[in-house]
Amino acid sequence: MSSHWILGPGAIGRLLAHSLSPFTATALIGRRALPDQQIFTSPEGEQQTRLLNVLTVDQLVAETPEPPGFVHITTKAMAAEAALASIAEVIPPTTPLVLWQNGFLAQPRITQLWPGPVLCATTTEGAYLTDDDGVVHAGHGHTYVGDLNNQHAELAEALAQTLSQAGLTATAVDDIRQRLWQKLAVNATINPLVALNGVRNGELRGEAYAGRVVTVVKEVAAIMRAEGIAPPEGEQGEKSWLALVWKVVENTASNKASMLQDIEALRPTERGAIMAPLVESAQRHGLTSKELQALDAEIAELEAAYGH
Ligand code: KPL
Repeated sequence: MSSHWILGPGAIGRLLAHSLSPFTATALIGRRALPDQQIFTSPEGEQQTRLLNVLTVDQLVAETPEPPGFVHITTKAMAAEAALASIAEVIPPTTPLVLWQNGFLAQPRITQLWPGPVLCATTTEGAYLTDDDGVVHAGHGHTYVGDLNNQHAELAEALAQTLSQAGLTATAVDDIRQRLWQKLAVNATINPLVALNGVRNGELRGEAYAGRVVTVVKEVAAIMRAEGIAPPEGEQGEKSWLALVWKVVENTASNKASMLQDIEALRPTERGAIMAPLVESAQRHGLTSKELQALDAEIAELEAAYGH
């Protein structure tokens, strides 16, 4: 089986490393050193300590390793291109990449710049880090993989099979762009609102926020229509998008959304990958994105106040 490099030892990166390493050669690569004894907690609460092949980028580059079968990029959206650049000199330009980012920024850019196949993955697997040496697989989900130009169906199928065998149920699809935009629609509605107000997702149902959710969904629904993206269930249109957003709010009511976690940890958010593609699309299609732009500007202001 081909080897897998995982670039970005965040929650999804470490979940992948733990899941794939019993089946295939795996390297977990980050900018800073992490313990190679890593603790994995399963959704059922079982803990296992595994010895993972954990490397820094500098170690990897110095080692002139065998070319990998796949390189998974599991960094935040804004860091994906730099992460790829950091290892590009030690992998053949034909190496298949798998992009796991939120939003729609890294995917089109890297698809355009990388000569080899570029698969995109979108997942509902739930995972979070406990420390430098631990990841909790909080809940089983589903992963969809495909490429933006539908040129690598066989590769996507092979990857989906490997992931499924490793316990991360996956399906190869020919509509990954649709799926990434559907997720973008939900993320752009929930993430900035909870991040700005410091609330868990479920609180958006309250009177204080529900009106603003509806206003954002109006803009998002018009953009989705212009982009030719239908919601996963139901018809094109505001009602279906709103129903989808409320369903995700319900299912993730106790979640602290990723953008809120970033704001609390004084990290850069993924607003550039989540809000910017929508605002840019609205401009291209002559649609309003007043509310989206206002939310984006408010998040930008919070980030600017970090003081670093
Ligand atoms: O994907 C999410 C995130 O936190 O980024 C949502 C859907 C908002 C759930 O928390």
